[in-house]
Amino acid sequence: MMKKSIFFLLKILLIVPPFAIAEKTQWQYMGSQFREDYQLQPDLKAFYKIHRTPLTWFDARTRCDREGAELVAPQSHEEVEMLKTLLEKLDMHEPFLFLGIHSLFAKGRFVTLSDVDVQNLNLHWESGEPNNYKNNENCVTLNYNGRLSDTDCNDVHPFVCKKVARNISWNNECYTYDQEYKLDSSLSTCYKLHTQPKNWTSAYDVCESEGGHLAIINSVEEKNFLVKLLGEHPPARIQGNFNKDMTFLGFHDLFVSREFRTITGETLQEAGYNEFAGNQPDNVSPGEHCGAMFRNGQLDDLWCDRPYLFICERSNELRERPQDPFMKHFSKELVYIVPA
Ligand SMILES: [Ca+2]
Ligand SMILES: [Ca+2]
Ligand SMILES: [Ca+2]
Repeated sequence: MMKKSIFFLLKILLIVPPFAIAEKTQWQYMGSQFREDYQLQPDLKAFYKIHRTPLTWFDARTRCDREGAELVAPQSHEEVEMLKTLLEKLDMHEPFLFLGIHSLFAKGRFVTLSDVDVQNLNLHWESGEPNNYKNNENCVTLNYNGRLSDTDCNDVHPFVCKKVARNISWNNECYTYDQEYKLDSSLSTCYKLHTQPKNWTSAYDVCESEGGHLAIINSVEEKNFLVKLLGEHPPARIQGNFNKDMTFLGFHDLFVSREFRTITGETLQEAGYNEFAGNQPDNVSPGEHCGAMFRNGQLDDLWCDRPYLFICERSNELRERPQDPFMKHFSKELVYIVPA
């Protein structure tokens, strides 16, 4: 079986001209993967995810952005129809979806998040809309008819995030589109140092949005990898005016003061690494309740509400390789020249 398949692949390699291989490889390669929680719509050449929990327009935009995608602004009748089917699945009375369309820059001028005037898109307003009710409607929703209304940006609605397939390249080692995740093969875990600083709560949310979690150190080996990762990003090469010697991790004492736990509920001893720096934890006023490490890997308690570097962690062991049956036998490069 194996021999036969290899022969088949070699035959295709000889028949198909190289430029055709490149094109097909590229499209299928990109088209097959984005994130486990996104669905590919092949006709629209994009991945979508519906968020059922209603958020404000601002929070919805941020959530999509953190997932590496964009709050959807439909570009065609077909895309509106697809969004309508997602709306139906919500099983809500009179549901609305927030769209990536607003008039926050100039009142009454509705544009997408990439600043395309809505008048240039083939979209339809609900009758009587936009009406700028109470002079407070700067964001746009889609209703079950597939029509648009202007609405209060601080209302909360479900929403859909979109990722155009052609923008994606796959990180083979870490099973994510995100090229910044780096594999520690001995731990079978991937890590990403975020150099855009965030407070601890936002850092937690960013890591979860990326399909991971704030890094938890479970061994000296893991600590060493994180120290090495930080070493590749010296303070002088990171932009911004903040303390670049500290990095948030996934532990805290927010529940009981001085009782440090990981975000998965373990004590630091149970997690496997408990080496605080000298004089730490020192709980400096007005209180340091979030976990961090120095660049040498020693731990510290730190102010939760100030922005610092942070590291996200994604275990490869929890992730399945792509479900293509050829994948079990061949490298990805060969797999993707097989005609569908
Ligand atoms: Ca309105
Ligand atoms: Ca870990
Ligand atoms: Ca401290």
